[in-house]
Amino acid sequence: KNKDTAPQQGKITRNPFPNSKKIYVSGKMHPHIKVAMREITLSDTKDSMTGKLTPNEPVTVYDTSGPYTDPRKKISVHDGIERLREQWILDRSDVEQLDGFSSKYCNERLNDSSLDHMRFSHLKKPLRAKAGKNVTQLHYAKQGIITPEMEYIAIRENQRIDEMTEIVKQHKGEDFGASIPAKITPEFVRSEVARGRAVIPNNINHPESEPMILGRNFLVKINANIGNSATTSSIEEEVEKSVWACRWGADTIMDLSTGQNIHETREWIVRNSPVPIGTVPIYQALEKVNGVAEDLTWEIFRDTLIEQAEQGVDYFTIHAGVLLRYVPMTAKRVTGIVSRGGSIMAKWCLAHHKENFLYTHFEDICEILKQYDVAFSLGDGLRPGSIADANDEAQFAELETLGELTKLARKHEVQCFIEGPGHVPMHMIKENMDKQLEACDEAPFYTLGPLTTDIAPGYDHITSGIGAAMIAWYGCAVLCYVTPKEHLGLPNRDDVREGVVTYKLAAHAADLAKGHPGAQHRDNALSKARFEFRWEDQFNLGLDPEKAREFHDETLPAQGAKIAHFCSMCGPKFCSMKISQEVRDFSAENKVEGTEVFSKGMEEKSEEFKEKGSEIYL
Ligand code: IRN
Ligand code: FE2
Repeated sequence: KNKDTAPQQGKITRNPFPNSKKIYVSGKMHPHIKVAMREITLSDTKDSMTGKLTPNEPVTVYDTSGPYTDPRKKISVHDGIERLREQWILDRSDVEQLDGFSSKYCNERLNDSSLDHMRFSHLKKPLRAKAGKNVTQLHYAKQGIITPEMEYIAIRENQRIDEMTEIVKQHKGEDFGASIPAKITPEFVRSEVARGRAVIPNNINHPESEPMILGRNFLVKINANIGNSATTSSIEEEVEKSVWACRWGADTIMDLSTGQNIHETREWIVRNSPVPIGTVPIYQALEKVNGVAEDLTWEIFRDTLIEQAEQGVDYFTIHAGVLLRYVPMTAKRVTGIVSRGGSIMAKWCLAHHKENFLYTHFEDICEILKQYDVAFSLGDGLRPGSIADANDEAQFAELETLGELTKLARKHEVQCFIEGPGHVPMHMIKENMDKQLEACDEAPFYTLGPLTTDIAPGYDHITSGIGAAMIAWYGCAVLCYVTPKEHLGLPNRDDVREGVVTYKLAAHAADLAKGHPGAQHRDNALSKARFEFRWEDQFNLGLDPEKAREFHDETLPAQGAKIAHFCSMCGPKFCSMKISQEVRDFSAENKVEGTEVFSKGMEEKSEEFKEKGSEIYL
């Protein structure tokens, strides 16, 4: 069994991917920035007739795994990872360091010595915008400023495509009105952010994060949700969950932890996360009122927002579109309100017979978020939870309100994206994308799947992966993953990996369909390796090299099989790729062209098979 990525108990997974090395590309406008990528080294192509070897260029891929896959980096989870963006933030001179934490709850916990063992070793004092300053990337973009974050993103999105000498056979793609340039420039990043069509989730208190962008003119991104264990045993164990998800390709992580030690768990995750972290603050606010939704108040919520903003959370799901008058629209639904945050707010609205305080205090929330550059992820509290409820009145009424709130967020120059469904059959998916673009003036869309059928519990990463690929093609910017355990239980390590890889392939399928310039080279390289029976290269270029190798070795474990010109699927005699190569060689030898090649070639091959039917090419 391959041990490349096998989980180690109580340890952070740090093994690099096979035949891969971490490379760092420097900025031009901001020479100090070093954009991390993964370079996969390939073996040579051997000419089937002459035996001549031709080298294959290494393939560079987008890398979300952070410093963990770079063996040269020393990491201690108790210190947190490198604070990559700290100096960039300070250099803008718009922030001040606070003397301590502003949140009442936070200070109470800090003074509780029984929690000392859970505390992070270096609790850094938080940063906040100086009075009257707005520190959002949107604000800078509107001033015409290209921040280091923006240049980092431009380099990262291109994946060195412009430096590749190999001519890439690339399909044009159909992008449904998006307009992805042939090369992503820092200025393009700035303009998309300024337009509100893209978001850079990057809290000034999360300098550990590697800049990335959400928007439909960029690579489609995926989010993985993680939660805390019922019994938190160690910092390593909690941190490993996010490290594990990023390793397989999660572009962002949402920490949906609940229970006693949310604050400390989140601290560990944020300090050790190279990707943006999102939360649903109403979950923690609810913990503070012992789970009684009616007892929630704006003051408790506000304190929670500040607590999390000072910790470094990069985006908040805020269910401000669940209006009192929309709640009755869900009464006749098959599955009612399935959003956790949505149901909490619906309950509060009904209990008090008052408008949602997230809605009435929306501009107060904007005032907080702009001081830290926390982005809004406007929650879809009324998303459909079944095929029967898809695209109904409640869902689209809420979407209109989210559009209204998008305008308010933009007025405050707070970055904003929009959450979407849920459960939607294939023929009703496009309407979701079209309506969202219209209602929310092209703010990025972030959907949960959608699941395209309800009949496959145990396989909902697939029912939703189908919907995710479709909506991403239509223009959805971020896909929230669904694991095989959806609707059934808490995902374990394997489920997280399965969910992340499934969403990564859905996102990539959409990048290809949209004609993103950085997408197809990896497919081409993998296909070439496959055709040439470079097995190791085929595994290593894949999203999950370890699984590919395991599957191959299940039937042909011998080392020699890694150079064999067949696999156990078709066996030695019926491999189409092998025959195809032989047909090419035959036509080269016999100088025949066109359809003749195939008839002649196949005839000869058929004779050859009959003669040496039992030959094995090991
Ligand atoms: C994404 C799109 N729509 C919902 N989501 C995610 O669902 C959201 O970002 C969060 O991670 C998760 C739970 O949200 P609810 O159930 O509180 O709405
Ligand atoms: Fe569901």
